[in-house]
This record gives sequence, structure tokens and C-alpha cells, in this order.
Amino acid sequence: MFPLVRFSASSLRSISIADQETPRPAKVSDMDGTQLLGQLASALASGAVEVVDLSAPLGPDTPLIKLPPEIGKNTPPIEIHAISHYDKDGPFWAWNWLKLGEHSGTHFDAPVHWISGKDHPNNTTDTIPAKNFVGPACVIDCSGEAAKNHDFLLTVDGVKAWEKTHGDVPPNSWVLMRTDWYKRNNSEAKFLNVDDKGPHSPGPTAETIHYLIAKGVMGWGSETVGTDAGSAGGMDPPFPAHTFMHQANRYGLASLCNLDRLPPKGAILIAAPLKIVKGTGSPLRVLALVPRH
Ligand code: 23J
Ligand code: MN
Repeated sequence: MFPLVRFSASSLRSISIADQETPRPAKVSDMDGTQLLGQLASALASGAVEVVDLSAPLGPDTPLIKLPPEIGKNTPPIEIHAISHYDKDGPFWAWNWLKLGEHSGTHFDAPVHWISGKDHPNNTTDTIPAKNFVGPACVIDCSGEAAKNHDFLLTVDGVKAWEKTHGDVPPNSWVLMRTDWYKRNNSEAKFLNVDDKGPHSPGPTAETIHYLIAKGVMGWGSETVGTDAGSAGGMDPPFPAHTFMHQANRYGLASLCNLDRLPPKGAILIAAPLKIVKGTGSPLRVLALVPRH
């Protein structure tokens, strides 16, 4: 069933929780949902809870991954074409059509994107349970390391150091690698950071992704063009974040912005891809609900 790696009982249990279609019946001790959402509405109005935009602008200048041609075909340049612009083609209205790869800009990776996730149930953008699109975020700050070393890899020890301060990474949470790499997002050359040895950008080790899957996370997010490091094509296996997250029927978020505006723990992420039929991923607006003190 999982050809590339064996899973512990705890990782399998957490997978079954996230894959459930219907929530478990509320317990008597659960907080009253109406009161809770009333408080949330007040907090949003007052600014006690802030909405932080984690998406990059999506247009012809958005940086796109450049795979070596010997590995495979590339996603096409983004195009935005006017259908009409208050003119003879539509006198009172403006609207556009897009030429847009699923894996363009700030985007979601569905399990079906990778061969290791191709046979899971509910592994496409139109079938993933909606409740998996909202959840808590753990933000691991690697900005200092990534500034010094463009090939920086977050190790299991790095995650454990975060857990020592902030507590265990909870099941069904998003783990986001903060690198401040998004500050390069306005230039494809700076963002992809390619030299004669290939692309250089930070990411996780294969062991880190294993560790997070054993914790039962919902997914892994990064500020770089994909969820894997620039050097990941040469890892064993190649592209471990893709290989192992999707093997576990979990998700990815790439080209995230503004992770420096999130606390290490306590934000709620809203990351809902377009409901593309049999979609392998989708550009999306990622929002974080952030408490302000
Ligand atoms: C295809 C092949 C390799 C990679 C990717 C896509 C992505 O990063 C992506 O956007 O999913 S690394
Ligand atoms: Mn992708």
C-alpha cells in the first residue's frame, strides 16, 4: 500500500482522522460554536484577530518552476487576456480569460500530483474534504539560516528544537517553513536562484518530512517555488516533500508570502484550492487568522 516507506500505527491513525468526511459528534464539553463564531466576528471587527494574506500576486511576472528539459515538460507562462474591457466586445463589462498551470504562483499541491499519492481516495482538488482546508499553523523560523545558506535544509533536530519551545506539532496542523525567501518573489531570477550547479533554495530533508507525517500533520508549506528545496532533485528519493507528503495523502503549499507576520503557533490557516475536476493542484489565496495582543 505504501511502497516507499513504512508507517507507524500513530501516523495511520492520524491519516484516518483527516480523511473522515463527517465530523465526530460534538461532546458535551465542546465549546458552543455559535458563541465562538460570535466572538470571532467581534475579534475580526476590532482587529484582535487579523487576517494576513499569505499569497503572492498572480500574473505574467509570477515566478514559475523551470525543470531541466531532460526531467520533463514545464508549466507554461501565465497569460491574462481580456474578453472585453467596456468596449465593442462587451460595452458595460470587463472580464478576462487565463492561461494558467495548476502549479503556478502561490499554490496547493494535492496528493494526486505525485505518483506516490496517485491511488489515494479523495486525492484531487475536487474531492479533498473541505475541513482539511482550515487548520492551525506551526511556523518554523529558518530565516537566519536561509540568509546565510541558500541551500539550507530544515532537519528533524530543527523541528525538535521548535517543539521544545512551542510544544509538539499537533495532528492536522500545517507546518510552514519561514525563510523570508518570499522577499525574492518579485524577481524570477532571484527566486529560482539558479547557477551552473542548479537551483539553490531552502527546504526540508526527507527525514523531516517523515517526522512530520508521523506527527499526523495536514501538510507542509514553504516560501519557495515548490515545497522541496532547490537541491531536492538530487536527494534520495528525489523531491522528498512531494514523495512522502503525497504518499501520506497530505498536502503542500508553495510560494507562500509573509510568513514573518505569523506567530510560531496560534494562527489558523485557510487554504482552499479551486475545485478543479481531477485537479492536481491550484493557485489559491492563502489567509491566516492571527491573534494580536
Ligand atoms: C513537478 C515536478 C517537480 C516539482 C514540481 C512539479 C513542483 O514543485 C510543484 O509545483 O509541485 S518540484
Ligand atoms: Mn506544486
